[in-house]
Amino acid sequence: MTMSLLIKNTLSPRAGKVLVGMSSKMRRPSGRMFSIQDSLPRLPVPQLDVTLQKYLRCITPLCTAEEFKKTQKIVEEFRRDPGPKLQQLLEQRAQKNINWLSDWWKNLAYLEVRSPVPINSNPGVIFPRQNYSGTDSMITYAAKIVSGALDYKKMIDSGDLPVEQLGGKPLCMMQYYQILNGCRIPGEKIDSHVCFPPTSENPPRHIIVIHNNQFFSLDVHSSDGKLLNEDQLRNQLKNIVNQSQQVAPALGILTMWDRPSWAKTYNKIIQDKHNKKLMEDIQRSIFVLCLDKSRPDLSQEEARIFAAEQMLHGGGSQLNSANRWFDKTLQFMIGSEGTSGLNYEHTTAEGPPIAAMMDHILTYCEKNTGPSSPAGGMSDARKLDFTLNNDILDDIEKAKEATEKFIHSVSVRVFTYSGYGKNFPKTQKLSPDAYIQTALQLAYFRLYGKTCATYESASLRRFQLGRTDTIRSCSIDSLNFTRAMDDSSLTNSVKADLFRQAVLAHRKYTDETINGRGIDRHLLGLKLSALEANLDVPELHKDPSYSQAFHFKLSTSQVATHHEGVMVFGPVVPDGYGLCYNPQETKIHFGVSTYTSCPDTDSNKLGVALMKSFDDLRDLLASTPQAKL
Ligand code: COA
Ligand code: HC5
Repeated sequence: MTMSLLIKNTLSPRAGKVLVGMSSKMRRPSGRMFSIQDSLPRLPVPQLDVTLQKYLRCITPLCTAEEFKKTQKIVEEFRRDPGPKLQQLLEQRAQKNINWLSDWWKNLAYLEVRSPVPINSNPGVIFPRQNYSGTDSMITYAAKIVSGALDYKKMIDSGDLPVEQLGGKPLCMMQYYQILNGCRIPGEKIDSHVCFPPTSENPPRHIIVIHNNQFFSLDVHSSDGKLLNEDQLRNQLKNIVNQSQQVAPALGILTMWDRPSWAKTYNKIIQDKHNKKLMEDIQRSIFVLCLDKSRPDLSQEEARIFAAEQMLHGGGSQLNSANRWFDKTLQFMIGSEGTSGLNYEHTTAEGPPIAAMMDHILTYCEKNTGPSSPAGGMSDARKLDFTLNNDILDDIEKAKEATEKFIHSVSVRVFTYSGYGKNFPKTQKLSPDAYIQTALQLAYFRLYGKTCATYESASLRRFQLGRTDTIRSCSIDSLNFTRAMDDSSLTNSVKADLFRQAVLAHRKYTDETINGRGIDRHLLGLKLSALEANLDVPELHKDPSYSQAFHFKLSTSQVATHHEGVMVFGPVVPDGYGLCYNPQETKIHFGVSTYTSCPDTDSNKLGVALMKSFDDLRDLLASTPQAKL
């Protein structure tokens, strides 16, 4: 296949810039990874009537009868005007662009958002705990992880990754191409993102290593162009650790700050030409490796929470929050007490490509027993000696203060349910994902006596440049079931039937969504079409039912891995939960987060309630083997 243009989709006037190296063109390698890319379908615009009808169904369990009546009227009005006009504008956009949604989404969901990126946007992934302790072992394991990541990079660079599939259909592989060599850059109004792909002129050859808040640039290639082997990497990392025994000013904490504040300080930093070059070193690097402080004195349970915090936000400026560059698309963290994991900046990719990379790295670490043949001469790591004047140091202190508050506002818990995994729902001929989501609805209902708008990420990667849409897990069917489950006047057989019905409804909604017939992005597209045409925001989008429907107290996502990874991300509303789950064949791992400022949420309680739901559902289904619909 010849090299062809990539990324180019549309240039919306409001778009935050996605800069690609020094040129506006990005090429992709030949190889099987992109073999079907151009034949993938384009994201369709759903039919207006269908979306509006579905919208009314979705808000039914969320609003009162009176609110529903009002909304029904607003929807009818919208169906006549301005709905059709906006639909037409959206269809025109879809004609002109490979993907009508992806640029809008990149800006709206990421680059325009002004709150700090960690917790709010960047997810953390906790790798399985290793049985080692001490700095030397940390360095040895870090060298393995780096080596595994570079091994994966080879496949990305050559375009040799197999095309990922979902439900037997091929997926767009563009995201894989943007998880390395990339970085977000703060802007006062809107951020930008840079990516230096392997096909660009002079592609990146180095990683950034951070230890004790000090930054080093490490070329991971030898003079003959080969990748450094594990021994060489270990020696280099050892040298870096030896050179950075003192804790440096907390420069990295700035990437935890709100974006406008960080952007102001960033502009001050890069006024110095040398600093600007160093910033570019970070932005251009393949990825960041953080060699972290650890706490050896923790119980097993405390260590799990520590690890979750380490990956999500670094645990505060005294621990590892300044030993980070949260703008970097990918950073690995390794601690001295067996903890490791990663954090990634979300602008260019969803969880599955990151999860696939994690699996590759961990398999590599397990299999790889010794170093490959030594590469040629290598250059020593270079310390990035930023010049930080008093003004910048003051900003760092302010960012520290804000960060401490921010970090303490979040509670995160990690769970592993060992009763069963995907295997049990499968024996019941039920979709495991839909089963888990319905169990979560039950857990929430049991805690609150009501339901809430629930978001589950659905992949749109069946389409070119596809990102996500929403599976609305709270449905009329899920509420029918959750209300019935603890009703002692109903038989188990009735409850099991209602459960199955809810699971089927969820799976049907999933199928519609991943095939481009979701309602959330469509409704968003209609609103943005109005704004771009200088029309008023439609009444439909100003209606309290709409706000209610988009106030996702449960923000959830499934990211599956073969290895025992647990993922965590923050809630999207102050009174909500973030919940990421990893269903394996015989276990379900999940991470839950809440804001401590909200007296009504409790990450531990929700986790425990979810595990009880899993137990109770198994018992329910086991007691009603004849259950039929
Ligand atoms: N009976 C028996 N088995 C069934 C079944 C049934 N009724 N329904 C599904 N299964 C099987 C599937 O064949 C599949 O088998 P596998 O384990 O061999 O692959 C397995 O159960 C899982 O299917 P299911 O649980 O239905 O979910 P899914 O894998 O189709 O995933 C989503 C559902 C929503 C998670 C997926 O469509 C998606 O969008 N994933 C991406 C989400 C994402 O991007 N998250 C990160 C955002 S940053
Ligand atoms: C490694 C786990 C990453 C999961 C991240 C994720 O699910 O992000 C969602 C992206 C999207 O577009 O649905 C957003 N969410 C965290 C708010 C669910």
